[in-house]
Amino acid sequence: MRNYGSKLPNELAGAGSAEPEGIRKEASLGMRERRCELEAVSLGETRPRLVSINPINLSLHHVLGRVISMATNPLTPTEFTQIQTIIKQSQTDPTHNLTFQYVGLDDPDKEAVLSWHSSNQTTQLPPRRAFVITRINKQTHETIVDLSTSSVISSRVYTGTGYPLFTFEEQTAANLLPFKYAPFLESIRKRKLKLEEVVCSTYSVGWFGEERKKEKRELKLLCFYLDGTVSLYVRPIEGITVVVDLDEMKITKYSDRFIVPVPKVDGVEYQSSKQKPPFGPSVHAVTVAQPKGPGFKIDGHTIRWANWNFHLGFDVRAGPIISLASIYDVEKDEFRRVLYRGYVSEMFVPYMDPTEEWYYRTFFDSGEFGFGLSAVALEPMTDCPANAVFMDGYVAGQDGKPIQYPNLFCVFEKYAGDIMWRHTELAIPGQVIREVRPEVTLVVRMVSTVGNYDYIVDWEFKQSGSIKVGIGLTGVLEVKGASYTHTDQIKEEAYGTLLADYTLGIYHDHFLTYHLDLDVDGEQNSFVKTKLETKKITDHSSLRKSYWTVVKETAKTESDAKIKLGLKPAEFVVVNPNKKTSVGNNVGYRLIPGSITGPLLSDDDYPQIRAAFTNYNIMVTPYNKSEKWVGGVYADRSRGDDTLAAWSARNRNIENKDIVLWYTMGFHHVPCQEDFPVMPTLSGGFELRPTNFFSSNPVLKTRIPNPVHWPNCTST
Ligand SMILES: [Cu+2]
Repeated sequence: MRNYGSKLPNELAGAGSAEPEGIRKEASLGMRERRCELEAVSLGETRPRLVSINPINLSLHHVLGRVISMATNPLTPTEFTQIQTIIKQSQTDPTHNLTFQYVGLDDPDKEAVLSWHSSNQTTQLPPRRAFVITRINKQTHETIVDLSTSSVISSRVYTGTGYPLFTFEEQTAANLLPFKYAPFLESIRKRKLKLEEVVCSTYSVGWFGEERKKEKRELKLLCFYLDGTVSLYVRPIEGITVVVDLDEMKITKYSDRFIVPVPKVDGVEYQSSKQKPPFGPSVHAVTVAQPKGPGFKIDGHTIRWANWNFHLGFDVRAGPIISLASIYDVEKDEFRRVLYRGYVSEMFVPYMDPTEEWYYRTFFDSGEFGFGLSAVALEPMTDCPANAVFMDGYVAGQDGKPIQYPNLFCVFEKYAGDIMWRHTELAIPGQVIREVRPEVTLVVRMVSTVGNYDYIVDWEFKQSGSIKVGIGLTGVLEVKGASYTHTDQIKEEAYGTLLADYTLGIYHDHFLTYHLDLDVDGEQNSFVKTKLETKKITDHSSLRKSYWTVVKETAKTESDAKIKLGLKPAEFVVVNPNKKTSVGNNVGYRLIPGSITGPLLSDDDYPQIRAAFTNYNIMVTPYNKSEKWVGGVYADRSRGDDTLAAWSARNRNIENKDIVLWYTMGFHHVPCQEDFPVMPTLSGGFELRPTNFFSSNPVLKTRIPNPVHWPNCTST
């Protein structure tokens, strides 16, 4: 392969150029060249309109002409409006300002959902209710609303610790306050910055041992300097701290401690239209073509594809919620239950700079900012491939009115040239047997942009029975302005990597905790640790001195299932102890972890007390409807008293019970120069894989899809 050196050869720098000789030779090895007249579409302003297969935009509620009402469906726009009316009518003093902080489905009882589902939806639908958190007169109110009777089922003032999610509206209002605040205007003047080029952003303040009576619902603001770029997060105006009391909506504390240069504007641009040569190499246009259209069906929120059947919900806090996933077993001629519900329960992102302006940055992206609330519209052809179908979603605004999220999800069949299974048999004289099955999977995707970071959330269903859950980290780093222009100048702890002049990328973590309520062939499951242990051979019965074998251990209580990965080799299987295969193995699904990252903060550090749910990579609890958010229902300013760590301290019995698996995946992020000014996607994930669930390879009889006949193609 040609070594490109530091500069790209001209022929690689332009779109649609001929391949260099060396590349063509390699690419041509052992394959027939196919020349097609399929027109490559240039990616420009009108990109989504020019494709041969038009992206399909489907409203969540009117897909394929059918409307299926399901117990776990997210709230509809009509229901949001209904809830708004009910809550307003129930307000005792209408003069008080009322804000909707969280409006979501109040989970119907699992038993009722399952019986409704198993009766083929002929029995009565479980009651449809909403759980609503409002703020009225500086108090947090919890209300459960019944939608069928338009009534309030319960209502109470929450007096515990912590506060609900921030709304977009209150964050926007807070961001505007500094522009009318004289000390801030003076700080900007002192720095010789143009006020019209300053923008501010909101940051949760965490909890650092403050007394309850002194605590307020607050946000901190950080401001940035555009002045010639849209890449604001890499141009912080350091030294200033602004504290906003959200109930009063005013600045209550302000400090301006020092001045360092705003990181330079050169090299921070990421918009394609603003880039100047030299450009990177271009690749030939590529797409996925499905001449017969998507091979899946969406009925309401139920998605059916290949051997899978599942429900796709949406919550303002969690984002996508996969529920009632079952897989068709060809041998048994039935759908078998796998996953009752799966979603991101919390994302914890602590930064490692303990100085005055940075120490508090220990974010709970789901519980404070809303992973679903922060979802952004997916762009056809770039966020999702040509064959993707798009779905909209809805959230309640601060006033309770529904807000549409267009292109919230995309669903598509993914063919990335991978192999599902294969074998070439060369051992039979005179014969070559080759069997290959290409891997086609189904992906559900959402992107959440929480301030500077973009998280790509994928749920991928494989015909082999696996559910692969992916997370991609991209977007803009949260950087700190500093006086350094070279690492040689850094003589003290800088808490990060120098990425460019005056620009430090601060060390931090991303921890995601997934709620995985596996119901493997039913609710009654157990968690089995299949430990791999070395055995010594000392009796000279073999020329070998050792081997490894498996020792299975069923977790009886929650403490038996608290696992820090990476210490000992093991497999982690959720089995149904009441169901065996014909050869006697318990049917199961195992977790194949993708990350063995654990927290590095000390246990007594306040952020870690709040995020003690990250202390173990795996935990198992008995199903409990109220145990939904691992960081607590009220994550903002939480104190760790309502976390997974606290719930599991009860050490409940988990053997042969309806259990929930919690998996915490993490990334320690030491920023590097390649992450600047926008970060190439860093991917992680895990897999839930059938383990003695099927009697044999479930995709043995899967047929190869018919070849796609490309128009005007010739083979040579
Ligand atoms: Cu990061």
